[in-house]
Amino acid sequence: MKAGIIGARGAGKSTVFRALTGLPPLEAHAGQKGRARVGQIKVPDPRLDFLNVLYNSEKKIQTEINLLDFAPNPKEQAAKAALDASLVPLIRDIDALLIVIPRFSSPSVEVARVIEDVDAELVFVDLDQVERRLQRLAKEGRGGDFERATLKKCHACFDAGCPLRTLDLTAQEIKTISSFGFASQKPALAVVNYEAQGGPVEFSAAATESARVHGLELFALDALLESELWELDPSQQLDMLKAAGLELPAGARLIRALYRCLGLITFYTAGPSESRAWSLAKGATALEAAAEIHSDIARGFIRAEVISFEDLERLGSEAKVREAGRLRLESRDYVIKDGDIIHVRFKA
Ligand SMILES: Nc1nc2c(ncn2[C@@H]2O[C@H](COP(=O)(O)OP(=O)(O)O)[C@@H](O)[C@H]2O)c(=O)[nH]1
Ligand SMILES: [Mg+2]
Repeated sequence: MKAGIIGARGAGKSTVFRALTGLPPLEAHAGQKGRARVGQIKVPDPRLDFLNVLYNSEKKIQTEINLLDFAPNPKEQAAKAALDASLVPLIRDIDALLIVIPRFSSPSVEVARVIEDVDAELVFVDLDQVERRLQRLAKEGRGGDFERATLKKCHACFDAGCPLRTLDLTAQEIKTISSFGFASQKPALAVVNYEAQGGPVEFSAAATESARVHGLELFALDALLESELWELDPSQQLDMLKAAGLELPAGARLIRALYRCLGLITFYTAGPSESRAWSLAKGATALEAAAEIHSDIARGFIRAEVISFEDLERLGSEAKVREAGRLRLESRDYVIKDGDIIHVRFKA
């Protein structure tokens, strides 16, 4: 999964990146290529740790989030825009956006206004793309009726000033427009970059309402504090976090929020060679989970042996789960649940 950080110059995007990955930002860039710095956040997962110990696995493979920070565009040096528009082509293929809102410089920064400004920019570039595509379809004349109808629906949404992430689309409509990579369609978190020293962050009713209307989740982060944590040893890190009233470091909290916002669950495969966590869309089937592991496994799918994590933890071993009759054989249409441990039987 790839998530990209966007927002105004000086909003603290690179500081957020550092808080989440421990990596310094790119200072300058030469052209669009190489503009992004990519950092990995490994998803900490106590359930995976448990499996790794229980199965005595040689390898433990966590899921990963690739986080992208973009170097500033020198041409936009003076720009006070809510968003650097030259970034938009670079975010077409990413899965989620982190919109950084600078609340550190002044607690009176209106979160609602920043959300509206950034979304206005995203809607603007998407609208331009929709209009150009509609013009081309009109020139071509016949055909493309469904695509045209879908784009008109998007157009109406933009006319009302709404980002696509708030529009109800059918699965077929989503598929039809998927290749455009519309920026305002991407699931997004509003990362409010605040100063924890000033006490816990409080959002105004306007901020909460604006986030809801725009289909965003608010995510509070003291980016500067958490970027400095990387320089401390682990016990000091915990002390600092506690002092700031935080239970988990930024990366772990972000992952939860992102999984929620993208509608993802985690399932597992476990054995002596490796224990591994996989992310999957909520509602996906055993066959789709198999495809995630390997296309050959999906092709030869026979049955999935499924154990729930709770059963394994409670009963203590796979053998005991079997004895208790809690190991299930499921068909390809079984809907995978969060925490399922699966073993797919397949024809090679
Ligand atoms: N006090 C404070 N300063 C911050 C915070 N986040 C960023 N800054 C400062 O704001 C400036 C711009 O941050 P940067 O991350 O480079 O912004 P970017 O242009 O969005 O990448 C830098 O001087 C940061 O040190 C924060 O949470 N608290
Ligand atoms: Mg930066």
